[in-house]
Amino acid sequence: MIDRVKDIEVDGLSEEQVDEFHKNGFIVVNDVFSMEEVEVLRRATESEVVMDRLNQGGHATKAVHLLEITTLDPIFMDLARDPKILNRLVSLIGPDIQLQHSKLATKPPSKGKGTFAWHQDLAFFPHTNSSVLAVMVMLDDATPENGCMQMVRGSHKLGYLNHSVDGLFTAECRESHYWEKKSNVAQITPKTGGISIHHGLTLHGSPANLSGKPRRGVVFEYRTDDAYQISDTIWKDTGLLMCGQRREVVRCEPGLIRLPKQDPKSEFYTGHVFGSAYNQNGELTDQSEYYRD
Ligand SMILES: O=C(O)CCC(=O)C(=O)O
Repeated sequence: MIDRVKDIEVDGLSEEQVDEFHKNGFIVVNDVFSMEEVEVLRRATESEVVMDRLNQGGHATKAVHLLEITTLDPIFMDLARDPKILNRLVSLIGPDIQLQHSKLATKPPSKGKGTFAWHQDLAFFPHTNSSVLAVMVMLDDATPENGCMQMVRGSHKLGYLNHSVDGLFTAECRESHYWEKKSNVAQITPKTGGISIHHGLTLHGSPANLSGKPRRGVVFEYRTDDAYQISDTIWKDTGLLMCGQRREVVRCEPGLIRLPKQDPKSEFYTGHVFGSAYNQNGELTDQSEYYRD
């Protein structure tokens, strides 16, 4: 059992914050990390290994999500396990928490670039239950000008929304009426060192960066130990226990989940039509005509 959460005295969320999260599907908490802590993290994002990977991704002109960031520098693993994050999550999803994925999310300094389409995180990697949360730790202030995330209030209660066209997953939600109603949409603007926490079914996206300066955030997706991934990729850090215990049980919420079926012709195709987690199919079945027609 890993009881990091009790190691250091750090408060969880207040009752009001928990209520706000359950009502809206997101919450912003400022002043979680000090400027000194942020400076250390910023330096880590500028290391040779990280910069090489960002350059490969073309971060100067487009949004790059550098996955498995915890494996590139231990400081990011320490951040994922930081009680200042975990204690707050325990208030929302209980004590047994795994990491689902980690990434550095950068927006380019080129004006007008870096749009991130509206989506629900869980549409990419469905789980047997929706106790899945994302935390973004801001290394720069998030503002409407630099393309902060926008979220549809209460959308975590809508279930899984459609992200497919002609049966193929498109990596963006197709139900624009939800965000076209502007009064439903909140701008998520944590300051540097602050965090946002959003539910895995909260509908969100982010517009282009108009500030001419980079916008950096470290994102961790967490899940309860009993949420079992049904589809998409298993990353190197997927399933690491962050705090609490492995209970060896799976909890299922009722309902149907559409599997995000990848187009084998897409540049993002990873070799399995339904991703490596779902991969109930052997290699030959994945290559069969059924999935190729
Ligand atoms: O970087 C952003 O602004 C968007 C990030 C996001 O939507 C995500 O990680 O799911």
